Amino acid sequence: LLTCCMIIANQATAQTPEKRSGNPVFPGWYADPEGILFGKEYWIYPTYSARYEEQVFMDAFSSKDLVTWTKHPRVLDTSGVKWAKKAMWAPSVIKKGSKYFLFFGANDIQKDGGGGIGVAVSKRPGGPFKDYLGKPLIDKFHNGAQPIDQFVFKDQDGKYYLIYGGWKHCNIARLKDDFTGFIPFPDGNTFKEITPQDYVEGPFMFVRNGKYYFMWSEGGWTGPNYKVAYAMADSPFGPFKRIGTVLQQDPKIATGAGHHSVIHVPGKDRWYMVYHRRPLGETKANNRETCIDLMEFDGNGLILPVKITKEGV
Ligand code: FUB
Repeated sequence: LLTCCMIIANQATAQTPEKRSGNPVFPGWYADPEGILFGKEYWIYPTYSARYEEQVFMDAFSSKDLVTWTKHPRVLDTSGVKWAKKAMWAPSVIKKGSKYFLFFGANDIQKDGGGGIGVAVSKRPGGPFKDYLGKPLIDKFHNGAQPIDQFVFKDQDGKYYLIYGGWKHCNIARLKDDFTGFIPFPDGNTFKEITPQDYVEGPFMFVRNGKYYFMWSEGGWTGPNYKVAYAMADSPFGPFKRIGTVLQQDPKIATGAGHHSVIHVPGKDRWYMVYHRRPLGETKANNRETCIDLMEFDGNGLILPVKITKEGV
């Protein structure tokens, strides 16, 4: 009887999601949120969603319980990055050794030039982050990929990759151990294109049960039909065949749901999608807010459609 009760209790624990703050997770216009756990603390690094000229800093948010979030203002600021003037986008942060590295896009090189993807470093997850290289890590298009929407991925063998790209192309490149540049692949190329069907931007990758899940955003980010789709493969290089949509607008709740990340709660098969969306009735492109909802899998490891909620429970 005791064993039976313990099994039921364990199942209940596995199935009951953590309490959360409700959506949006914190006030203000924040897009492209990257959620990550550092120790026992949840962190979200979003784009400050304003006009390009006003996107001269990045705030971060931390929480010990997914319920109460603390704002860390201006963890990165153009004043500390001499080549970055505006349009600071889509932070991706990773801890390596005792330091935190924040990869970011700046300047929208399509329009302004002189920008691309940069790296900043700090001793703390809440910054301040300072420019690491004194210049962009990637400053031009490769394989048609605009150097934005970077995601830094640590593979199971300890290698680090940068997966990035806007303008409907996505590249993967192996980072040097000190993040000062890239190590070319055995075929001599540095940037390997892994673009799946319908890819637009916002790549993200994670591993579950040995399978590589590659996810991205589709549609135009300014409109209501922005969404997230995914593919699965046995390696970070694919091939990635589009499986289906996992996140999209719910006309009763919000529109333009996309540019996401995924948080895995350690020790459990619990996964959360962290994403941005636009409140109902809101049409201004930059009026995007950060939300979290549960992401679940079926018995074959396929991702079930995420139900977007107001309550976040
Ligand atoms: O927030 C700026 C841009 O909008 C991002 O880089 C894109 O992914 C889109 O969300």
